Amino acid sequence: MRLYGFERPTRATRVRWALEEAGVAYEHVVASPHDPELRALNPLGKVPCLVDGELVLTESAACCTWVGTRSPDSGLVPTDPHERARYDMWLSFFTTELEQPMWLKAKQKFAWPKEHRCPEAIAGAEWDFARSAAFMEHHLGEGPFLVGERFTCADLIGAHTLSWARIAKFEVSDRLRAWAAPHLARPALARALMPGA
Ligand SMILES: N[C@@H](CCC(=O)N[C@@H](CS)C(=O)NCC(=O)O)C(=O)O
Repeated sequence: MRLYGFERPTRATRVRWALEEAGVAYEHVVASPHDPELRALNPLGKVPCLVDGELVLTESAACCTWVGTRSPDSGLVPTDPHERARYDMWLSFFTTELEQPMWLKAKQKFAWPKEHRCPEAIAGAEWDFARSAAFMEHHLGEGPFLVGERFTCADLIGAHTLSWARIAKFEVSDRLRAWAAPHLARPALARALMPGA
């Protein structure tokens, strides 16, 4: 497989982490948003972009799920239908609820061209993040895993999102930090953060 990412950590880190967890061989291509090779695959110039033979995937949650589906022994994607439903719920929650206020703040601070920014939106984003974080905290169980009895891409994306939240200076409760800490200490993430391919 071939994974396009940027030099800096991005949502492509999620996919690289999943590839490392699954023990799949991959090539890591360091691109930039205007890279013609990346744009030919994803005209938005965004990462991650994952190529597996004829299959070209964008969207970090879909890419992680593909990696786990292709390596069923990894356990990264549950096969039990009830567990799979809860896994899908968490992935949608992380990408459409928890992460969006963070992304909104980033767009208002630096990601969007100045003429499209509306800095007043940042206070609303912080309020919205707090609501979603409270939802997550409410639904945490006793154990370390969101779904079933083993580490899945739901834990991976949840922990990655919370570490991004701390970097973006959102308020993350002690309970959520304690939940994320063992996942963020996994050796596969350390390997995924190493520079180069
Ligand atoms: N929903 C997408 C978001 C992808 C995305 O926005 N990636 C950022 C990096 S984290 C990017 O490529 N930004 C470059 C740009 O917007 O030009 C996903 O989860 O993969």
